[in-house]
Amino acid sequence: MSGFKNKITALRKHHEELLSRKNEPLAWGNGIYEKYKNPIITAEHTPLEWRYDFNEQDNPYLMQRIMMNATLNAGAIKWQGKYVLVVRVEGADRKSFFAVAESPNGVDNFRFWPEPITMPDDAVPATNIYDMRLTAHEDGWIYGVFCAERPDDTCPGDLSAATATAGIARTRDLKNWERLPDLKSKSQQRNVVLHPEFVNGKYAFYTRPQDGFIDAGSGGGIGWALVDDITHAEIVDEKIINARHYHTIMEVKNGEGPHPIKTPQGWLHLAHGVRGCASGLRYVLYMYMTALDDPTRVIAQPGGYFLVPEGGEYIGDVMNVVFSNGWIADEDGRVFIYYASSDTRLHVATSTIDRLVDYCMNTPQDGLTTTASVETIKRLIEKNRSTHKE
Ligand code: M1P
Repeated sequence: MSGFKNKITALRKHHEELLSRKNEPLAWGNGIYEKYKNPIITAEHTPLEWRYDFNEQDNPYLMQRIMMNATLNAGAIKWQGKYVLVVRVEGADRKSFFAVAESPNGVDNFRFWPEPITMPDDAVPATNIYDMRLTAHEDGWIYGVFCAERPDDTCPGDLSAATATAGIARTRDLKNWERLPDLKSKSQQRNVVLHPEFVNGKYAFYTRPQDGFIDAGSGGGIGWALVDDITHAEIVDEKIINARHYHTIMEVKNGEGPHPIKTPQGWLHLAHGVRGCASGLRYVLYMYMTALDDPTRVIAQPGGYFLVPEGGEYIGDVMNVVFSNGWIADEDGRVFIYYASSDTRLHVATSTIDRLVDYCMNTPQDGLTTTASVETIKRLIEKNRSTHKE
């Protein structure tokens, strides 16, 4: 065999070892969920055919012709018995695109489908698209709602000025996508999520109104809007259902994660909260629950964060970030929470509906002051004193 062929064989073996690596839960978590030893999808998991030209004449050094930078913020769905992610893949050129990866068990052996998704453009093409939320809606379609980023024409000469809009597409097979017009809204929008059921006969969106591309500003928090026609979706009335607060994990921004999971006790929500600190913005995940008969009425709001970057998760392109826009609730009650760390790679954490509901219902709320937090801790100490003997 030629040296070139040997190199390809070694490369494929190395890649296969990565793809088939088993994952294990880490011991000694917080009892709410288990994190896992390995990230589930990294840039190195992308197919070799996307990166290498395997023609010896054209690529005698077997170089990567197209490099991949990151795999992050994935929408998730259980589909045809597989755990399927629509991954945000970011190339070395900083352009994000969507690609499907599937696993037989939800925690390892994720493999990309051979080609990235070809997402049709809206009437005004976007520069970049990312962070798809998948919703298998009761109307029978699978929807993907994502951020469409375009240059901000109101700031000529400013090459980093951009606008964020919610792009909407739908599919029946995750391969062929029908692009619908972008969501019309007075403000910029990112982190828009389609609720899986009709509400009062209308499509319902979780929104995140924002003053600028980065700045949530007067946006207030996670919003809610009903839409008559998803093929011409427009926000007419929008109300804030999960507001930001001073000196909390979401004082700067928040945003809905994946669509909420329906449980007998209420809708379980996963979201991200952002605060500022000397090293920049810190993104963490938090949870809340809303009423079954009114998905806008908060019935439980555990204080503080649910999941944060730890260890190597702190390090990456955008440090101190965890972000989630995908989770899967299995038929047996297990929940697979897919999150990205530092905008670089994807991980899974596993829990169950029962544990997550227990977490939401029984974690004390944020009392919003030090005094209130200390009183909450003292109440727990006193309860342990009076009810627990080792
Ligand atoms: O860099 C962290 C995250 O920043 C944005 O989230 P938000 O709109 O809440 O600020 C998104 O661009 C997201 O993709 C990214 O992970």
